[in-house]
Amino acid sequence: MIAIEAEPYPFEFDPAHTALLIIDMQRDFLEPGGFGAMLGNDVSQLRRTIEPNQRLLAAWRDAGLMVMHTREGHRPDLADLPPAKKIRGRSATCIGDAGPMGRILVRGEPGHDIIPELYPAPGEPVIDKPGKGAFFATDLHAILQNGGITRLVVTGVTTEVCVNTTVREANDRGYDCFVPSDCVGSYFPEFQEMGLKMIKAQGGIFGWVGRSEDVIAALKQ
Ligand code: TIU
Repeated sequence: MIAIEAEPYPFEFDPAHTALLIIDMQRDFLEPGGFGAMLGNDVSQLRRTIEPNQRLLAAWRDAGLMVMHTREGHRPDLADLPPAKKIRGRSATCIGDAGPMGRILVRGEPGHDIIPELYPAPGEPVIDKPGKGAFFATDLHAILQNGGITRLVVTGVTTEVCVNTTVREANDRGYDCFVPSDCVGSYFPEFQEMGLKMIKAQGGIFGWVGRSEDVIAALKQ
């Protein structure tokens, strides 16, 4: 077991039973000219997470540990898109419509794919999820269980939406989750702060919050 500095208290993990789970680092959320930017969001708030994630991913791969990636999106026929999700927001452009990088949040479209800086390596499972949480309607739990994984390092975007939902789902399924604050991002600074506080409050009600450099240093020891 390795222990690293974290809030509310040190996070202990056995690397062989810990997976790095990178949430939704997709072009439509992160790239200027993507769906997120089209909605008026400040993508620089998310893009600051790219370099820390690259460093953590490299260290994780070098150590030969399990890496998984997720993408939020839907079937091209939209049969898995709940009508409520499609019309929410009353936006003129919604999921499935033509966007700046193909059909918005549709599998197989350029905007739906993961940014090149963090592209999955061959053999790293990619979980296509129709919801905000990575466990809903996916085989993530089965893959983690079959791999003997009991702890997760969860990174990606956005802190208060897909990262928080996934950490909560993981917590209810018995996983211990560590969230490196520099590797998760929100379009809204106040949600970044509160999204992390919600995880670590009340004695770590959903998990631990720390820094990626401490994980990397621990792996190199
Ligand atoms: N991945 C993820 O967080 N999906 C979102 O829709 N996030 C928003 O913050 N909207």
